[in-house]
Amino acid sequence: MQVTRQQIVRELINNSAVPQQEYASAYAASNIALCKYWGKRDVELNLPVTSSLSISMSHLGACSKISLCDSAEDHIFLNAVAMSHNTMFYQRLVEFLDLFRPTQDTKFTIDTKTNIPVGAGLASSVCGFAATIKALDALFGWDLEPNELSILARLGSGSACRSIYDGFVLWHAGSAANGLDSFATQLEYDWPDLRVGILLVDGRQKSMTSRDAMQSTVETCRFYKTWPELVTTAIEHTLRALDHKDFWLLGATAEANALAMHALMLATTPPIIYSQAATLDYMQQVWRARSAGLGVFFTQDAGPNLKLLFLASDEARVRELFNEIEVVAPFVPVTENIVCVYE
Ligand code: 2P0
Repeated sequence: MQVTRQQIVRELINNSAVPQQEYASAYAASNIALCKYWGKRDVELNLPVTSSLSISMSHLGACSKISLCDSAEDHIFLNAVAMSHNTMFYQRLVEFLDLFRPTQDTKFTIDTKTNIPVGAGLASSVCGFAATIKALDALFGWDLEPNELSILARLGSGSACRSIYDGFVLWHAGSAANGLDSFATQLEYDWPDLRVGILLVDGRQKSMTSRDAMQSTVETCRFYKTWPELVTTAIEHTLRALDHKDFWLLGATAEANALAMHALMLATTPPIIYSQAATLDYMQQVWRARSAGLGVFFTQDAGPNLKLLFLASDEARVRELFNEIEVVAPFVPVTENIVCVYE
């Protein structure tokens, strides 16, 4: 029988009806998968077919400040703008909050701030769910373990479970029907010289959500059965690359994994193509630069934008080739997180 999200929440939380403080806030970084999550074995619980491996984006993320409100409905703000009820952001967050209300009449005010460039293909909702579950944990004093927070964030959005941690993160697929063994953990590697560059092709909202695209791939792509083995091998290679600080293995594995995911989408009925002409131009530019000896690779998610992987020593050359790139140093500590400043 299908396990529901509400059952999982009851399993993990003895829901205290009394907030321990007037409000709580928490930050979560966005994340980019080097080995992708593409396909669910359980749609209700966002349980993946395979494990996936990501890197968190340090200072690019979301902060969520949460309090109870004496109102008939939730009040949700994104960067100080009240979200209208018909936005997907509002609806998905309210649906998520429904799982955690001590009583049905309990309503929340959530003030989410994000510094993620709009439409950069770094879904702010993903780190929004991770920040919100951390803030709820603080508000109600649940004192949950990180793996429990990861499970609960997953109920909002699959890849949100990886945004509970910094650095390299592995989301273990798990096999239990209730998903209590499907959570992310932080990997004990750091790589201070690693850089991720965001290359914006098109910031407009995509026509098909990754949720729908993923489901359509699982249901209609005749090559989908090859995916689990592909990702398993990609994760093994990435872990080896991390062990040996082998940047070329890391980059080549990530790029091939992203291209394989898009190849599956191409073979879906009807076909799904997120790339635009400029995406392909950028890919060719990356390949030309690499043939000329530059260590630069790309990965691509469910959108036309690319994320480049390179090392700090090549940053100047990468910036020369891609003027408009936004560079993130995932392991350089952030001294002041301006996202979390509330008046
Ligand atoms: C990933 N993506 O691993 C993959 C690669 C996009 C491409 O996880 O339906 O928003 O909420 O579980 O997490 C985006 O999908 O999907 C995603 P749901 P989610 O980052």
